[in-house]
Amino acid sequence: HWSAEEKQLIAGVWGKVNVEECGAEALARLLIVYPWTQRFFAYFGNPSSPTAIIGNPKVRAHGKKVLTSFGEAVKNQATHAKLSELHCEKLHVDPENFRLLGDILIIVLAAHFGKEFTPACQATWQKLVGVVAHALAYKYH
Ligand code: ZNH
Repeated sequence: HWSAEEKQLIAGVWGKVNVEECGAEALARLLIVYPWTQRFFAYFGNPSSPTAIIGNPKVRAHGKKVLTSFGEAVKNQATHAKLSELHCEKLHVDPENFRLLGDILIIVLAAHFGKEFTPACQATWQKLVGVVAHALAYKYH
């Protein structure tokens, strides 16, 4: 369901993404912009200032883990099923949060790539984060 052009737009951006930087930034932004998401991560410590969230090594480490897994999930559907089970049955994460994180990731990419992140590129990435969010929500139905 991906055209050659879409594949190119995804690979072109993904190949240049610094997973550690962008993963950390995306998760930190999620926690700051949608503060209720902090309740899933008690081990990050008490809700604190945006600067403290951005600098928190636990936030950075988990952000990297999530974005790395996002990259793998793009290629491997089986990862989705396992992850969906984990988030639904063990973590009880409302799937709406997958959409929020997807939108945040788009914003992070736009900030990092600037003009290079063209409208066509954004459209393809929006489709991609939607597919991943949908797959992660699979076990909820
Ligand atoms: Zn998640 C975990 C992925 C989203 C919450 N995650 C996790 C992990 C992974 C992931 C890989 C690890 C696992 C193991 O270790 O086994 N996620 C992911 C992805 C996504 C996500 C790919 C999208 C894209 N999450 C999410 C959200 C949320 C979450 C949105 C909320 C808000 N996760 C979570 C939690 C956890 C996880 C809570 C657990 C943590 C710890 O460490 O404990």
